Amino acid sequence: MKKLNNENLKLGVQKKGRLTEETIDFLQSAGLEFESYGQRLFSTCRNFPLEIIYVRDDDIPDYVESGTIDLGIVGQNLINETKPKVKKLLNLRYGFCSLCLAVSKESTLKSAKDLSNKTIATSYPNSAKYFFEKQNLKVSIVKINGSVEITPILGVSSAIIDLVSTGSTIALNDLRIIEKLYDSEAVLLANPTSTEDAKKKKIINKLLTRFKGVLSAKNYKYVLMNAKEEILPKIKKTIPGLKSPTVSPLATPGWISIQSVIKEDVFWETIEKLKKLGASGILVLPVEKLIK
Ligand code: PRT
Ligand code: ZN
Repeated sequence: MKKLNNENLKLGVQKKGRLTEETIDFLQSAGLEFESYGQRLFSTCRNFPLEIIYVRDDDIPDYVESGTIDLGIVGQNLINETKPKVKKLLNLRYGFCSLCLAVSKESTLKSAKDLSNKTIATSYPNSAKYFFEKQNLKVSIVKINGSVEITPILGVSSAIIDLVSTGSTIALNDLRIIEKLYDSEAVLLANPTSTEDAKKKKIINKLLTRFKGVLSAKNYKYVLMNAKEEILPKIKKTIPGLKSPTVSPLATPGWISIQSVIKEDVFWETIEKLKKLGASGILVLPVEKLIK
């Protein structure tokens, strides 16, 4: 049997579930090379001193806290719920969902306040308890491990608290969201002792540089365009790029080609402004990695 290399850093990821595919994609886009198929328990990276360990997501915070593994990737919701003694290093911008309070569609209940002395079913009892306590509301919380959405129909609960991403489960079960407890996404966790250890710290920082490179790239688009030289000052003002754009002359006299990056959140408005200024042949490309 293949053995773990204990000299390497250990990263725990979900073995089989909603976060698995995107986590593997994320690690691979950070340039980590490893085999991820099949029923393997762990993978050794070929080009980085890292072992990837596949486990149930619920076990990851405990393993990271105890130092069994150095790093882990889980949903922020698990951290909010179990409050392990771990260090959060990074939000990973996938696995988005929200923990929501929902009631049946026909119900007259409108907000958390209407739930006084009622029963709430959830797989997140601590998050639920904290939410109601903060508002001085007395409710009865029942912990359910799966299919929480069925409990109002069964008459077990007046409301549920569950994770929602697309909202289709809520709609399918004739439920209606009345409040949001918090938003969640996948996060990178570390054992606090591992981040203090000189040797491990160095590798963790290398990994962080790679991860941040992938994350920043997601926020930018690379653009190439042609324009008359005289409008260059206006274009420079319009593109809030990283630094000044790269400019090269075109064969047609008085015309130039401009290359730059544009932030995703202002992408469309910037493109529209550029078109108005007279830029043409605008070519947009994804950025694979961006190291600042
Ligand atoms: O077997 P293991 O214990 O590892 O997995 P699991 O079954 O406990 O977890 P899994 O795979 O369901 O979820 C892993 C993580 O994905 C969660 O901890 C969240 O951080 C994240 N995530 C993102 C979600 C959702 N979106 C989500 N929609 N986790 C669960 N759901 C469920 C939700 O509970 C509800 O049943 O999906 C349903 C609602 O989805 P929509 O799209 O219909 O709204
Ligand atoms: Zn789980």
